[in-house]
Amino acid sequence: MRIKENLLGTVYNRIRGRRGSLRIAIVGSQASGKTVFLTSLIAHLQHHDPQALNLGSGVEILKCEISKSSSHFSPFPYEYNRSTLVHNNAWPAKTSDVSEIRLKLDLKRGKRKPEQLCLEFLDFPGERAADFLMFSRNYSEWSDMVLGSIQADRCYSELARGFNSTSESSCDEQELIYAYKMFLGEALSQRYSRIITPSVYLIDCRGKRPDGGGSPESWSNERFCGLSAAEQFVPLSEEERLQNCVLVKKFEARYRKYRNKIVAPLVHWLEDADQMYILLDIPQILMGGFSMYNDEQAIAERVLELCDQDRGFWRQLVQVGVLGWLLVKPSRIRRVGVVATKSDMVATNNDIDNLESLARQMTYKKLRGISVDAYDFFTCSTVMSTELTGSRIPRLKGRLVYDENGERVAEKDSVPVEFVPSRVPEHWPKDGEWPGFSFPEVYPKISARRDTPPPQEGLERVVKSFLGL
Ligand SMILES: Nc1nc2c(ncn2[C@@H]2O[C@H](COP(=O)(O)OP(=O)(O)OP(=O)(O)O)[C@@H](O)[C@H]2O)c(=O)[nH]1
Ligand SMILES: [Mg+2]
Repeated sequence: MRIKENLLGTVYNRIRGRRGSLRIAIVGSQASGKTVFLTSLIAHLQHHDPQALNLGSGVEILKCEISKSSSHFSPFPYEYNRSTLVHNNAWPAKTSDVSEIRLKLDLKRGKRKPEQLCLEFLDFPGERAADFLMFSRNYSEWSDMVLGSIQADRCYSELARGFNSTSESSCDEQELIYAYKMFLGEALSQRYSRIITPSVYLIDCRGKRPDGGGSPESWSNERFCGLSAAEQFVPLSEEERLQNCVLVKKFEARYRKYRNKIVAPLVHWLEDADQMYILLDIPQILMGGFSMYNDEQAIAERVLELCDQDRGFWRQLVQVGVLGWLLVKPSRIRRVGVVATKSDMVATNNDIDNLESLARQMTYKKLRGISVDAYDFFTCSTVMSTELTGSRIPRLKGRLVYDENGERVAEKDSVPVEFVPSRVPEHWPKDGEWPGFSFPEVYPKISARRDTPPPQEGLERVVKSFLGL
């Protein structure tokens, strides 16, 4: 049913045509900066000041209105996010639901008559990115990929010991589900949440997250790895699948239902985009170490797989026939950008260049292999929240979220202090121990004037890229 709805939507979009309309997918894992990026971008488009967002000589956004979206996703809470930044001087809350926004722009380029443009964006909880591998893969393929990622990582193999030994010795459904959830809980407690799929374990269909004070045991009792308590599934190896045919059939059916409900609507929207920008929080990955690097790299690759249209296409062809094929075929993601976000967390221009270079090293192999017209790399800070001080030792000044003991400081009590962030290496660490990095989190710095967009750095290059300026 869902596939039919999506197909009808796709066909309708194609018939309607998207002349003057651009769908831009902003993707990234949790806390990569998607919501802040969109909020700052919309504020800049709504109150365009060429001094604050220079789109080139003679280019100006004369008008930008939020228009009603036709999709079944809820509207992106722009006003709420913006007022959280402006009035509370705090970052927007973590995203718990998929939302969409449509903007109507009057764009003036030099002396030409202003042109009308419609832009569509989507925001989603970054945790869902770990499920992208389900799209266009069946239960067995998903199982092999999840188990492969666990085996390939020293830290995850250690955390998954209990699950591995349970699946070798037992074919009891409840025991297997409990053991897999214990692994997910261990990964969560060590802050390795990017490996967690099905992602409803982390953020359920109602947007609820695991209790922060809980433990892997308590989460295993409360959280589900499936749509409900009765619809959970776990990955099984090929050998285990051969031995547990009855269980595999159950897991397959639950997996398909999960994929259709949680993954397909989001991925269909993204696949149908004209351009895609992948946000990478490089400072966070540097602080996270090998496992976080592996997960982020795998997520970026899966996102880029969405640009290879043909995957879902053949299945669609069977469903819609040749006429449908003619209607469904034309669109594809033509331009991809990889954006290293939060560049205000590093102190020198050389560090900013290295952010871009690390984003490039993570993704260029996959990018070279996909069929897009153009790809590019960017760095940006969409809400500049630090300032540079000190000359001999580059230092930043900002309002820290955590004090030197790691205790959270309330926003109202945080005063600007100077600190020295780590330098960004030219290459990702490869051998031996992953070095320690420190890029302290800061509160946002933003004017209380509603018509003043947040100070930004590097956003104009991204905007120029998607507007083709
Ligand atoms: N210094 C700085 N921090 C930023 C910037 N953008 C985002 N952040 C930080 O990153 C955090 C996450 O940003 P979000 O935009 O909420 O990330 P997201 O990708 O929407 O995350 P999910 O909703 O979990 O998927 C924020 O709460 C800030 O702490 C920036 O431009 N500069
Ligand atoms: Mg968000």
